[in-house]
Formats: sequence, structure tokens, C-alpha cells
Amino acid sequence: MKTSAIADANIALVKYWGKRDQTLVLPQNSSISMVTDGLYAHTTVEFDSKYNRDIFSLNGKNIDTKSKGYEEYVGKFLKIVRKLSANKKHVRIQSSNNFPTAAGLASSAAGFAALTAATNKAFALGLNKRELSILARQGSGSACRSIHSGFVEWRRGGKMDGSDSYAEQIADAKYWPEFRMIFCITTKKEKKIKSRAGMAQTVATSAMYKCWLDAIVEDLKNVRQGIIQKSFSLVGKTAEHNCLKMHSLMLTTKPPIIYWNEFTIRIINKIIELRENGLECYFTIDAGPQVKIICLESNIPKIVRKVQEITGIEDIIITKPGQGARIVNKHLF
Ligand code: 2P0
Repeated sequence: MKTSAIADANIALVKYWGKRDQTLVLPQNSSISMVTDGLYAHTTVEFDSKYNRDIFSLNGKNIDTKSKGYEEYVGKFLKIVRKLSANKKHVRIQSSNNFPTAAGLASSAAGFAALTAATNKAFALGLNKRELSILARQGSGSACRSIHSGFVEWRRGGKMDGSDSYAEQIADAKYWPEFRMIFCITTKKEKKIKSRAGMAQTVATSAMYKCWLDAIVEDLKNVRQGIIQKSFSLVGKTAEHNCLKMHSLMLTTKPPIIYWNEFTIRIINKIIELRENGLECYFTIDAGPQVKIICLESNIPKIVRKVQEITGIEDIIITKPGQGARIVNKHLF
């Protein structure tokens, strides 16, 4: 049985940065994101008795299934799948992203959402969207949001077993079609500190963590309401400030986590300048140096022209609200 799925990256407007349970991947706080339409992972899964061991390749490179990175992510995920399924055969998985991996562009979110959708079909698990979101979450937290389309909220939940920690849709991809995120890629290099290790260190050492949690309910309320009312200013302002609060957590982690580079700061300054000149746009930045500019469709040409004045940006990608994880007929092998 061979199945393939595609899932797009999602970018948080209210961020997830810290777990309360490492094994079950349960977050400290709820988060809200937009699923993009074009930065995706494509994954093919096949289980068959012809395989005498599990095989995994990412972006054309075979990954050692005995490595710590594999064990912690895909290996752990497959153990959960095998508990849910009667099928114990070995599996071959091949996954490719159409954008740089581990560079702060939510590649693990897209990857695990695609793997979840493909596995659900290949192993005939019969999971509904909520269950898919719970399974994807255990691969990588932010992946639970890429199951759905459009604007999505991952509810923190309160139960110890994680059964109430999953993503739900706030509005579908067609609800606010003018909403845009412009990805400014400042480097395609992999980051040095993975999100998983970084956020654990933040929770353990940042004196600002309590302030972060205290402010989160208000940010969630504003972004949720802003999306429903299509209030661009409310969403943009809140998202930008939430991003800066998350980066202040990173900066105050011991030792500090600094994901930005010089181009990150140049783009931030450009956005502030554009706003001062009456062009409404905001920024958000994840665990990497890339800047995502939040804006409306009508302002895209002006913003792109201005940002292109900054030399050194490697790529600019424009995205709008996109689809959730889906099965496709095209297989990678
Ligand atoms: C987010 N990030 O909300 C935040 C903002 C990065 C910065 O979710 O350990 O790769 O696999 O659950 O999901 C990145 O964290 O971490 C992330 P794990 P994940 O999008």
C-alpha cells in the first residue's frame, strides 16, 4: 500500500514556544497560525513485507534510522502509529520540501502533517481531523496546525494525556483571501539551535517566561477576533508584538538564543519605515532569520519594491491562506 500526501507550512500569528510535556508534545500555551499556500512537504509512505527495516529519506538523503534525530522524530512517530494499527510491517518513507529545511520556515510542521495524512491512509487508521491533529502534534507540535486550511488555533488543552490538545479551524482559506504573508529569505542555511532544544532551554531559564504566559490570553483573543472581523490592524499589530515577545524570551534564555542576522534587522527597520509612511504592514519572525511580512494583497507591489532595495535577501515568496494536509496521487518513488 503506497500513499502520498502534501501539507503546507503554517506561520504563527501567536506563537508556540515551550512545552509542558516533552513526550506528548503538549504546549504551555495555545497558538494561532495561517496555513500557507505554496511552501509544502510532499511525502510518500509504503509499508510492505519486501522491506526488512524502516527506510526514511528526506530531500533525497537517506537518514540513518539509528540516529538520535530520527529516533526523536520519525522513529517515535512510527511507534505511535504502530500502536494504533494492527499492521506491523516495515515502512519506506520519502519526504521532500519545496523550500529550505530547518531554516525557520516551519518545515517540520509541513513534514509531519504530510506524514500524518499519508500514514493515516497507508495504515488505514481512519482518523478524523481532530485525531489527525493529535497524531501530527506528537511528531512536531506545530504540525497539528497544518492539518487544517486557512486560519487555525491549536488549543493548549488541559488533560494529562493530550486528548484535548489539537488544532481547530478559525476560518477557511477562502474567508480572507486578501491576507498575505511575504517570506523574505535571508539565508537558506540550517539553524544551529533546533526549536525543540531552544524552547526547552527557554522554559527552564528565561525569567521572562511568566510574563509571556500572562500576556498570551489577550493576544489570542485579539488575533482570533481580528481574523473573524477581518480587522487587519488588530491581527498585524498583535502578531508583531507577540513575535517580539517570543524573541525577547529567546534573548533572555541562558545561554541566549539569537536567530536573527543583519538582514533580519534591516527588513524589520524597513517595515517600520513603510508603516511610518502610511503603508500598513507588520512582521513576524520564527526560529530563524527569515522575516514574514504580514500585509494585504493590494499593498504587495509597493512593499516588494521597497524590500528589494535591501541587498542580500536571497528570495521573496508571496503566500496567502492555503489548504490543509491532503492525499495526492503523485508518489515520490
Ligand atoms: C510556532 N515555532 O508557533 C513557533 C514559533 C517556532 C517559533 O512551532 O518540538 O518545530 O517539534 O514541537 O513545532 C517550532 O516548533 O517544535 C514552532 P516541536 P516545532 O510556529
